[in-house]
Amino acid sequence: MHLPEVPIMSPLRLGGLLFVVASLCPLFSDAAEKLNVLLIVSDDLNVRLGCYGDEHARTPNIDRLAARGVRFDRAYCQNPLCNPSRASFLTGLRTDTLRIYENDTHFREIVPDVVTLPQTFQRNGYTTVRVGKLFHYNVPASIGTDGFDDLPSWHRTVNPRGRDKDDEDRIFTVTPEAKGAARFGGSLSWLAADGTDAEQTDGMIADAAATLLHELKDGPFFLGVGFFRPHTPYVAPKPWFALHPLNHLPTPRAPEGWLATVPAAARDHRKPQEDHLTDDIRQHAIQAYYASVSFMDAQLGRVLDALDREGLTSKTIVVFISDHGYQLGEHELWQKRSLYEWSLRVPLIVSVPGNAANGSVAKSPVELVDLHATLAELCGLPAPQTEGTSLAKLVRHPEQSLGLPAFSQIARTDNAIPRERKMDQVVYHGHTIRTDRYRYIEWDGGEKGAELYDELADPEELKNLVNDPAHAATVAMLKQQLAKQFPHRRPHQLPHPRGFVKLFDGQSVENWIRRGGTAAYRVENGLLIGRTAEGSKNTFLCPPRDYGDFELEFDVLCDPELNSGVQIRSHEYAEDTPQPSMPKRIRSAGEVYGYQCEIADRSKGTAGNFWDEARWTKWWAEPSVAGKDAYRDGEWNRYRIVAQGDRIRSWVNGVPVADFRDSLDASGFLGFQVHGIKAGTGPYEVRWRDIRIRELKPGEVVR
Ligand SMILES: [Ca+2]
Repeated sequence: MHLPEVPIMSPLRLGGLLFVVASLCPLFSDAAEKLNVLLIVSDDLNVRLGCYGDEHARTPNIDRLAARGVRFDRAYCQNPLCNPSRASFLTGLRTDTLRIYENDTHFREIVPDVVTLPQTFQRNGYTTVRVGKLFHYNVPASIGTDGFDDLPSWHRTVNPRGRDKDDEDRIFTVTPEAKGAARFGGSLSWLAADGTDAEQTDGMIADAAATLLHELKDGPFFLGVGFFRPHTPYVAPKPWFALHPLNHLPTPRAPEGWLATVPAAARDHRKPQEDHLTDDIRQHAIQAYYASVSFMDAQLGRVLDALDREGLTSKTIVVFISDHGYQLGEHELWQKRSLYEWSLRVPLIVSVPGNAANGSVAKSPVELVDLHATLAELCGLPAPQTEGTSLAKLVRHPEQSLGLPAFSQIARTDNAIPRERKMDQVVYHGHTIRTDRYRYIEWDGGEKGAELYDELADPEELKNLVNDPAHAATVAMLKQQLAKQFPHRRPHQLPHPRGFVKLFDGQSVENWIRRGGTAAYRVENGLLIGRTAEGSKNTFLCPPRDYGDFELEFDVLCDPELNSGVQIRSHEYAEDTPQPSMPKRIRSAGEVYGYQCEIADRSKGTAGNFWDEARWTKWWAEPSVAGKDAYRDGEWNRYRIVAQGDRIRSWVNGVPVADFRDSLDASGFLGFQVHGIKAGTGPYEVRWRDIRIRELKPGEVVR
């Protein structure tokens, strides 16, 4: 056994300490033969399953797998959204490490060299194959494509596309007017389909998996099988709907008055139409969900049958999970993204051939991020450093406890922020800790409220105890554990993945130095605002130190009447000095000079170009053709400036503008300009936000 001792009640989940030293002896087999891995992932599936005690579910195949494996009763995803969750459990890294908070960023953009779970097997002689959705896919839009796959993880991939795609115009949706993802994928939608199971994408996935098991039977293999159901649209052949008569299903509702007991943040991700669902729509949605689950279960059964048929059952570890849970009206919430049990709790079944504990239930809280370390240990493979804990001990001894809580998080994002700035879309985060007894939740580091539930007394999480004096000590303890696990709970506190630091924290510019003039600067609503002063020369607000080679980014919104700019590598005249380009003009002591990246309305065609302020008073570069039009008047504009050696470049709203070389100044201060104005005009304002900088390493290549 090579797991280090974990102190009981140690709250911190630090995989870094649990680096698995290679023990090349599989835990359950003396034979040299390596165990295969069959990882089956269902999409948007909660624990409304027979083996998890749901009396309405018809899931005989998942139940049969549970009977021949260890079922984890308290397994939690780290993020209740497809892409962040899948990126996490398929790497073994947590959301804040991956910085994947939404569905549009690929984890390789942030951690290009990470070794994924399938890659760990690949590196140890396994053939790795995927069929269907393992890494993120937009459903149903990307069905039949590679979606957001990670191709280096697989030797082969198969992307079936069934008649569910062809039948899309027949799907019922509560948002019929919506286009794209909002029509089916993100909205309650369903179809009791004609035709057979085998014609559906998930049916084809089961068939493909059966074929692959035959081809791969000589092993060792790691086969990932990703079903799309029950993700919306809930499409399943008609008999699966008939199996779940409407009047036999639960229709969860939050009790009267409950809404007032929780922070608004707990529910502010919900879709507007979900507040106005009729009882009839609710019933049909829940029926369609159960039908989709039973249909998916049957396809899973066909894969298990194929495993038996090929004689692989005794040589293959089978793991079944979902990427996150799902709400069906509990807390008046649907789908995912909440931090309640229904959204975070997932099925997790680990079936290891010959394990004496098969058929048992593990109660210890565990996390999907544990999967990478677990499968590596079960197969005796060296694993890279992950942030999970191997569950191999619990697989053998399910009655034991890891002594660790489970942590999850979700980001509330602003989709109005453009794609090129996805990483800035997070408005605030929610974080939660689940011990074997309690769930504690904080929104925006507690600024937007908190929740505490006693899961033993109140498993439906309807009694928020966070302000109950009798629970003050519990709250204090869990708060501390949460803060330790997530030291950067507010978006501006989180270190930027590419090493950017916030120059301006949205709170204060206390140590910054005003130079050159008398314009006024203030901080308001997280913005740095400069305001003109009549009679003033150009004024610059300067961070307190010099910068040499760097990458600088900021947003700026400038009144159209005002000219502005940002100085880089700049200096001030120590004494009254003749201006080099025009010696008759005397620049007074304290005036700022040097390269200035221009902020000016579009008609000038100069925004993003560099002006040599108060020195050579010339433009340093000819802006690119596209760059002349990149600035948007009266809107926020995103600037990027890279100064490296003698080369200086700029981008406005992602468009390259200036690129020139000069060696006059290798280093100097930055300055955020409020231009002087003509007498009798103004006042005008310029606003900056999200100012961040990254100093470059020598020789670093910056594209
Ligand atoms: Ca999902």
